[in-house]
Amino acid sequence: MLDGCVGWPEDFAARYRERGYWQGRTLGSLLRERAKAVPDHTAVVDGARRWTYRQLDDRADRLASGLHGRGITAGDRVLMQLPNVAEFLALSFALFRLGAVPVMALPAHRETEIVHLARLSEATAYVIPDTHLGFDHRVLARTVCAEVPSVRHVLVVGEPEEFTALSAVGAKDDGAPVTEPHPSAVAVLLLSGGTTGIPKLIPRTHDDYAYNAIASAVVAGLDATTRYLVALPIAHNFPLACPGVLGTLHAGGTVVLSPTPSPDDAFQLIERERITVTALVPPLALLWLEAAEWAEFDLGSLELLQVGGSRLKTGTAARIGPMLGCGLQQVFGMAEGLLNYTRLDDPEPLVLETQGRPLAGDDELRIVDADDREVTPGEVGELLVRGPYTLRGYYRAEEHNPTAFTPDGFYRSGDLVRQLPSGHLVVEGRIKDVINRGGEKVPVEEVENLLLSHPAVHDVAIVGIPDEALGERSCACVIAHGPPPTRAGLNSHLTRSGLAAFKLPDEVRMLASFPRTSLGKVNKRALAEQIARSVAR
Ligand code: J2J
Repeated sequence: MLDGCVGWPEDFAARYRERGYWQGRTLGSLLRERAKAVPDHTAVVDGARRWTYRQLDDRADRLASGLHGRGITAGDRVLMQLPNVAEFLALSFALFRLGAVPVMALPAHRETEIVHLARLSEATAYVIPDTHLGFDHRVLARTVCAEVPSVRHVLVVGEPEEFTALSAVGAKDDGAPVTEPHPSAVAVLLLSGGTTGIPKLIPRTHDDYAYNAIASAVVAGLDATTRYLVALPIAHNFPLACPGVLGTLHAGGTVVLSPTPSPDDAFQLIERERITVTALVPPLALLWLEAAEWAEFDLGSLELLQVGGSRLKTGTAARIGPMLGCGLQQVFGMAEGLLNYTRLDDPEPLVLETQGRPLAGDDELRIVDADDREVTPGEVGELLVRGPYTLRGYYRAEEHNPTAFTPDGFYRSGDLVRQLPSGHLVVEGRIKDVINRGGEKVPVEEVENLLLSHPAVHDVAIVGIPDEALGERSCACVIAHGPPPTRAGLNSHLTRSGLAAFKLPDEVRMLASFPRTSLGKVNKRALAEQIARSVAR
């Protein structure tokens, strides 16, 4: 395995192979098989561009050998920060075939996140759009090159300026032959939304991620007639592989890329491309429901809407079928691995009120109390998990891993759940210090540390407060040093520090002191309750 990764113990690996979870296939081979079977079927639609399976397959091959010709080799990390464009697919498959490892950054990330990811992964290349939603990624690339010496190539989709156009890579015969990686090798490094502290990287192998996508395609009922709309950012685990893009391509269906998840873009594409399935986070599902009331687009082709990323309210869930005319699948997933889905034939109360049950028969779940003892069945506790597609350690995180995993390899999700006799889980809360803004995860410690560097901040604690649309929003509680800073002042400090906009506090409160635990740590639960009470008043 890639240096800095923790593999599964041999007896587990043997069991997962024997039971057919790991089939010894690479992600690159999934596309190859389909390109042989249905070469002329449309694989991807991006605006006016339509690529058949053969064209996508060829592009991936040419890119792989072009990248290899430029010195990018197996095991190299390539930091990808692309929006929903067809090049994302060609490049991902090129890297999968080359055995180079894409690091899946989101378009919303800025200097703080990108420099951290480039350093942590020692990326040799950084791939960007020229501009996206008004932001010039080439400017950011200059900073990354100056700060992270490992980055030797910047590849640009669009106008490259002093960098290299992605379209020039593999355009002529400048390539080098490529050998496919071993299926047990790391295929991709995903970003964790779920952990305490600075964002971590999650290694996923070809074997485990292929299972993740293929088995998800089965529970979402995908086949060659599927037309999947990528509405969420494509680099996120949910639209990428649950079953998302990889599951759709494996099934021989068509992937349609939406530039944004807004109803303006998405509804038009649903009508034009006869979309059958897509995935959203709860605030977007709510927005689509509202938009569907007045929109004049024909959404009749839509068969299934998957919703996950944060807790979906039962009331919202109940409106999806009647308003959008499609089925609902709740998904409680994590880039770390474990996926729970409500099944297409589950009785309605389970679909509306639970977040689904585990994907694999060999997903081992433990629900434990604060002392790691299993709770009585049906009681709420922290969810721990181990299984054929759940990581055994974060990438290059030797210090953090012993607290994130039990000694026998269970991942501590930080989620509070209860399990019904049917196996379905209900997500009741969490114990990790993360704010879930309707599916967008804010790593609290990272933002607190940046705020502490503001001269007017003596101390700070960020908590979540209930929010109608987002489920919760972030509130920075500040003990000021001298004249109190304003929210605008703090947010411009964070933006100047290069923090992604979705992590900026939604609210700022000035306090004289924080409630503390007997050990002197900030008592976040008491603080959150105090703020929520003052909001309610
Ligand atoms: C409550 N909390 C949820 C849900 C995730 C599919 C769907 C989502 C993600 C994802 C994903 C939740 N109800 N239905 O990767 O493939 C919270 C939990 C979890 C964390 C993981 C997928 N679905 N969550 O959201 O890695 O706290 O993955 O541990 O971004 O989101 O975040 P992330």
